[in-house]
Amino acid sequence: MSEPRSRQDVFAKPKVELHVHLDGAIRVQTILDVARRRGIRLPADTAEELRRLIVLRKPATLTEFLGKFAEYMHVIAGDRDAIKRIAYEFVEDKAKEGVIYAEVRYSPHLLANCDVDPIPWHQTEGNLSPDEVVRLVNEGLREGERAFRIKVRSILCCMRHMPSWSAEVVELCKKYRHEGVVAIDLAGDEALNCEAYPGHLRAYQEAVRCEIHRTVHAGEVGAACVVREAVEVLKAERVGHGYRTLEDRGLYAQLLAQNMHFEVCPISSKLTGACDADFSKHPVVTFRKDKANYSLNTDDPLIFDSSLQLDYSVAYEHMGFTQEEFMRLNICSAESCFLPEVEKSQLLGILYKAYGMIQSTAF
Ligand code: PRH
Ligand code: ZN
Repeated sequence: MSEPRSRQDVFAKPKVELHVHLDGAIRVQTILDVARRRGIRLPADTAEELRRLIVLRKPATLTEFLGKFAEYMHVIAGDRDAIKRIAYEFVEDKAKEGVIYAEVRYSPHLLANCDVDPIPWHQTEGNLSPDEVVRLVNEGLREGERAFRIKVRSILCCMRHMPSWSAEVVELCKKYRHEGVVAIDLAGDEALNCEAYPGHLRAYQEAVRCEIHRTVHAGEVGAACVVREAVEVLKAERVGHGYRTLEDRGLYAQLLAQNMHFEVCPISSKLTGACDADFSKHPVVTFRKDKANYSLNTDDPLIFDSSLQLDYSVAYEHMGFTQEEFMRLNICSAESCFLPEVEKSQLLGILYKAYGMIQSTAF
């Protein structure tokens, strides 16, 4: 986006963010610092130059957008300090945006350099496994939580094009469920296939069996059938994006009746070409009219040069969102988060208080 990150906050109250990728939320300066320390040459020397390479400024395609990760992931992946640092800095950045609870997602395999096949980003083999990546992220998040006094949990991503990784993803969710990992996700290029590979299905079945929470990127650029599959076959409890659900009126009615949560990412959906560049035509306008259960999220603020405030300001300026709707959607987000019930109630209590609502009469 062309507007500066520092723009005024149109909803200066505590917020909940449920859909943001750790590897899409790294500071440009951190990439430069780590590259320098590791002696990795980048085709950019300054933050401005690097931003020019990484940031998507005009609407593109999901595939082009996903290609942006290759500009910098080789710098961070395989480096213990870098991985812990991006997790810690993520918490600081979210606290500054007024987020009091975030669920941050990433693929442990995409940050590893051993016990992963193929080794991503053309790295040479090292000794950092997906398992250790999760421990490092957990540590960075925990230290960030203590320093910035907000709550952050994580979601581990399966990748659409790598079904062979999914069994390990669900095992990592199980292993670290008491250390901050709250759910499994399926991310990546939905355009690849309409039906999820058996590897993903088996992982989601195991997640159901072990009561690991589930979300799935679906209906972002993929058709409504991908959303149906996410909900009916993979048993997703939330849908990442879900815009194209609207193309199947029956499915949409069913999901509304089920109170399904849609993780909406306005700026992301414009720049990945998932939605019309005219924000006033965005599916979230319909979600709002229908009092659907949805959240507003950044998705990948590094690549969109955005912030949560910017997503809120888009909703405010181009879609006529009101303070009441911002409050309602944050309550919906808290209700749909993957915290255990006691912690969820505490989170809701904080929001009700901050919004001046009386708990028993709210929604
Ligand atoms: N849609 C699909 N996949 C996405 C999105 C978008 O919402 N944003 C990030 N990702 C993928 C990237 O490949 C990233 O490396 C991975 O999810 C794990 O965070
Ligand atoms: Zn996403």
